[in-house]
Amino acid sequence: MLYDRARTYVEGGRGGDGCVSFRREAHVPKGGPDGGDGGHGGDVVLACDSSLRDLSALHSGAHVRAGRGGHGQGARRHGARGGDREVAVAPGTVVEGLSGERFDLTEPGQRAVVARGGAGGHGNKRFATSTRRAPRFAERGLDGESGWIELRLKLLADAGLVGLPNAGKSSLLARMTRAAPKIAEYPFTTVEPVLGTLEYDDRQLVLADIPGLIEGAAEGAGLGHEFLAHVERCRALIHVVDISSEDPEAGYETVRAELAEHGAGLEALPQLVALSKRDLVPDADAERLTDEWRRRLGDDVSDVLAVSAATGAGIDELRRAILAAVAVTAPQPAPAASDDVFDAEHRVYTPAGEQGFSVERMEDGVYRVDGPGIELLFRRHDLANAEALAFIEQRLREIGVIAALRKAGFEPGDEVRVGEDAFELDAS
Ligand SMILES: Nc1nc2c(ncn2[C@@H]2O[C@H](COP(=O)(O)OP(=O)(O)OP(=O)(O)O)[C@@H](O)[C@H]2O)c(=O)[nH]1
Ligand SMILES: [Mg+2]
Repeated sequence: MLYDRARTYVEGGRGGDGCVSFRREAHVPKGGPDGGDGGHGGDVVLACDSSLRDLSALHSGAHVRAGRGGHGQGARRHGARGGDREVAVAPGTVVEGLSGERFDLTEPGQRAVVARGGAGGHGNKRFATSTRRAPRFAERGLDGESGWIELRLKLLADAGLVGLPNAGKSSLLARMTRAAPKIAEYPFTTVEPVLGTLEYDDRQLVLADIPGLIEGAAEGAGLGHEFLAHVERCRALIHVVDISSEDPEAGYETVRAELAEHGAGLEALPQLVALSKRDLVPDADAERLTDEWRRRLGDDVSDVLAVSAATGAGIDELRRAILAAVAVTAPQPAPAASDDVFDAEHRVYTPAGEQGFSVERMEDGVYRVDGPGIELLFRRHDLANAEALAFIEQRLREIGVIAALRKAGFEPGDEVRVGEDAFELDAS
């Protein structure tokens, strides 16, 4: 069974809390603040691992959590950074991140941070000023990012075999590679993609055999649609048409229509037509039909070849034609590229105005302050700690929030709401 989808809950580690501590020395009665910072929480990282074939390791709605940052300690000791949690995924894994960004892991060793750990809180040492020499508060660590991510595997094959059920796709794969797919005289024998490596003159490429397509496949009929995603990354398609079947042309058109219907540009890929089972028609017919198809399809296809998986006729030519079709196509545009770009460029940040805030009068004596920076300030501090509250008040004044509140009609003692918190503000 090929597991090509997974849904996983990822959670970055929580940042460690900052520490409240004062220096103790034998001959110094009242030492200064020396509480260290909390460590940053660890990240959840996906790592592309060539030893994996699919997403089975993640199958059962797994929860993946990175390590928490250590708390700060006295004597300016900072908490340790939380351990990252690495999740190995198969090459070809495509992930939709927590904020809708897309990661494409194709090269072994590529990494993508899917849930960042939270920042550690500052220790009380950081809050010491000339007027506040002994701060008795420190920041709390922040939660890491968390949520469900969707993973999808799109096989990394160079060329894909497509066609109606029973056309002889798997037989060709078995003939041209060492793969041993199931082959039988009934349709829908292949129920999941099978890969094989084609070798020729020191060159290698990966061929994918997918379940047969029928009319309506793109809308979910048969098995094909599910698996069309696996040929999206191919550089060429081999369209297998059973030449001994009743109406090969109609079958060909059905499959072309389904490829176009899938909507990922499959119909625009270079295409080779393999007229299969040529041993079932007289030689003269096979040659005549090949010429006819060539003329009819013209430049729409790279070539038309009559082949037989049973006798081996035309197989060598087909191998060479596949290598040529894949080689003439420029390599696919570099997928979301290597190593470092992931977290930096694919991230969607909250739009400008991080520092911005807005003040709103809810009702008599109740005001609401909104703004990511302000909310962060509250999340980082313990409102039950009078000193922390005083610090918040000071920050609100510096940022201009108190002035804005007053402008909106605020009077000392009124209620102020920020995020989930509500408190009485005495500032004047
Ligand atoms: N005589 C002859 N029979 C063939 C040839 N290729 C395939 N067959 C037969 O055709 C039937 C279908 O072959 P498969 O390779 O399973 O076809 P498929 O396209 O993979 O079929 P699905 O997986 O169902 O989509 C089997 O009975 C094969 O033995 C050939 O070149 N000559
Ligand atoms: Mg098959």
